[in-house]
Amino acid sequence: MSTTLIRGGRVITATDDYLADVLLKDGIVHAIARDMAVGPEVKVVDASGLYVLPGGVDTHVHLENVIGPTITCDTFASGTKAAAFGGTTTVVDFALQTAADSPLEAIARAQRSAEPQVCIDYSLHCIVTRVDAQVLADVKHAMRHEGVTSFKMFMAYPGVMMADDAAIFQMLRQVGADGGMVALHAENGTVIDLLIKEALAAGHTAPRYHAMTRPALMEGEATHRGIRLAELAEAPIYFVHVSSNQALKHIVAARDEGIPVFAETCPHYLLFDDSVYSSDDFEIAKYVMTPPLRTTDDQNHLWRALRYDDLQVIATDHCPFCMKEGHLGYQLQKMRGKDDFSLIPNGAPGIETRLVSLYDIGVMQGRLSLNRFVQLTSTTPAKLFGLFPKKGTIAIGSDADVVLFNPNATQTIHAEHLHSQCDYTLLEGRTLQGRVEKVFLRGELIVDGAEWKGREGMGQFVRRGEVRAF
Ligand code: DUC
Ligand code: ZN
Ligand code: ZN
Ligand code: ZN
Repeated sequence: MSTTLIRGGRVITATDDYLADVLLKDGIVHAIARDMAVGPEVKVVDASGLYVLPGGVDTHVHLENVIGPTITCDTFASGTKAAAFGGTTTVVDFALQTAADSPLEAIARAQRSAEPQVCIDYSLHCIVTRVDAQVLADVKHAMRHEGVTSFKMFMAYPGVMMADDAAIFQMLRQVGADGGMVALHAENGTVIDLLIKEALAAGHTAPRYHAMTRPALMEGEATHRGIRLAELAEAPIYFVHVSSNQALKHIVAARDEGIPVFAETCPHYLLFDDSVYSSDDFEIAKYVMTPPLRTTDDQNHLWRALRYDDLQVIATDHCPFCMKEGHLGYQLQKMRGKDDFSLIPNGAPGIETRLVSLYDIGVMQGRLSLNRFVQLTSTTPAKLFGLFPKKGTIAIGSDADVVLFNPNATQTIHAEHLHSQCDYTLLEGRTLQGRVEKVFLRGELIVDGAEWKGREGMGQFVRRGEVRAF
């Protein structure tokens, strides 16, 4: 295993900011010091003028996820490679419990697909769609013996993924007592389904009706309900993809009451707003994600919550589906909903652009400090999902997952230059400040400018511990 000295960079963690040399040896951060002397066997990388960041931790991605009749268009290989180019060295994907199998089977199945393909380290949240005694036993086993300590449940998509309140409560109670985390997709699924049926009956079939039928008020309602279930269960809870102030206000109130509520938002809610839903054009299917984009007022509330720790994580919810029919052999993805918005698979790409887009609109525009940027994109997701201190920081003994980030370079984003298999990016043509120059995974250089140095299968499954919610 090679030994590398990163010389003279500015080390930024969630709490620190200093100039130092960082020695990567045996896969971990071995030493941090000023003007370190090393022998000729050590490869020295000049990082002067660059930020030395802990590798990004993206705890919400969908790679090769079967969603209804289709599958997200990034494989574990293409998605993790794209993540690496964007400065992310650990992802947490999903293992979906289907009607036919159990959580343990779902986890084993996802691992079998991922293992030969992953280019960075990874873990899995298990999506639990149905709860009975056997499922609860499996969940206990997954936590104790498989290193899977978080479980996602849906309050939306009745008949497909939705779990009822009692099932969510049972999971919260058990998982919370065992030191894990339940992550919730909070939307009132049955009301939204009614609104969708009514819209279609009125002939409203264009993609923008996706947004009209998923009101922020129903995100808020479900968020409030989820909080009360967690309070009764005396368990921590995590809300994925918070998009609106309707949801945030319940989160803020609960945190003020001392209830252990945690939440993420996603770059797209900060970068774009609901003004995109202004025509009946099918191109708008690109912005069909759930929850949909909200108002600029919601954005302002999200930024404030990010600053004051009412939101703790920015994850991508990278859930890519191609726009073009037949792209890469993916027959009919977004196009499934050409004549019926409710058939458009929900999701958008973003795995490669998370750090740079947030650096540009967050740090450069004075909304986030550098330390907070690292905390939101690496340290806190690692802590909340049992990956810290192996992941999420630069400290002696932590994995040598390191990003050299150039704060002064700019880049213009084009889908064809990204590494996702998705045929579009929401950031097409946008020029952003900041660029990932080099990425190390456990001490190995995997990204060197535009060059790929990593290998499929080199990523490792990370067995996660208890959440550190407090
Ligand atoms: N929720 C997600 O987290 N991702 C994709 C679609 C959805 O509803
Ligand atoms: Zn969701
Ligand atoms: Zn407001
Ligand atoms: Zn998602």
